[in-house]
Amino acid sequence: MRISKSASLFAGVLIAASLSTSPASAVTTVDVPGDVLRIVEVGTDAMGADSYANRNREFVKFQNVSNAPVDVAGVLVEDNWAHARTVGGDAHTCNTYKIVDLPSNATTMVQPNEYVTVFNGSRWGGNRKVGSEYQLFANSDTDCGTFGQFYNNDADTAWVTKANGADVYSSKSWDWNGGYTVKP
Ligand SMILES: [Ca+2]
Ligand SMILES: [Ca+2]
Repeated sequence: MRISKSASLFAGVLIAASLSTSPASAVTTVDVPGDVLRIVEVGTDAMGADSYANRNREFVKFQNVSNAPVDVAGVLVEDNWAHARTVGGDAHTCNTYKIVDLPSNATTMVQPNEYVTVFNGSRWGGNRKVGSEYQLFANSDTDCGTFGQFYNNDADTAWVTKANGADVYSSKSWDWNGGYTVKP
């Protein structure tokens, strides 16, 4: 499911309607970032038994598919549980990661076509940039989900949003069991 896409289409319908029949004030509702940061892959299930040691098999990878740099400061990467809490004004420290900086980058700007991958585990040496991909490590707490793994294997949604949770860049849902990653 592509929330941002459908919301953008809805906004377009509203704009079109207002141009033909309504005052401009009718266009007030949808303020989504649009198709800018797009999820391209989600790691949902570590191969074999899920453990604290293989948390990095859970990840969310997204790409700047726009033609301009995007500031990702404050961008949230969450599962469906954490996303609902954030939107409801009751954010939790589990199952959520907020981007605060980027490795090998003096700013928080992601250039067109570059990727950001948020892994749930940790890495000796911390965050790094490999080629056109920023690799960030959330170091999910063992108390979150199952040993720090929190994307449901069978059915869940990964979200990439602005800091308020409500402005959605991209989401990816799945409702199956039998693979280790999902792609749109
Ligand atoms: Ca999982
Ligand atoms: Ca597993």
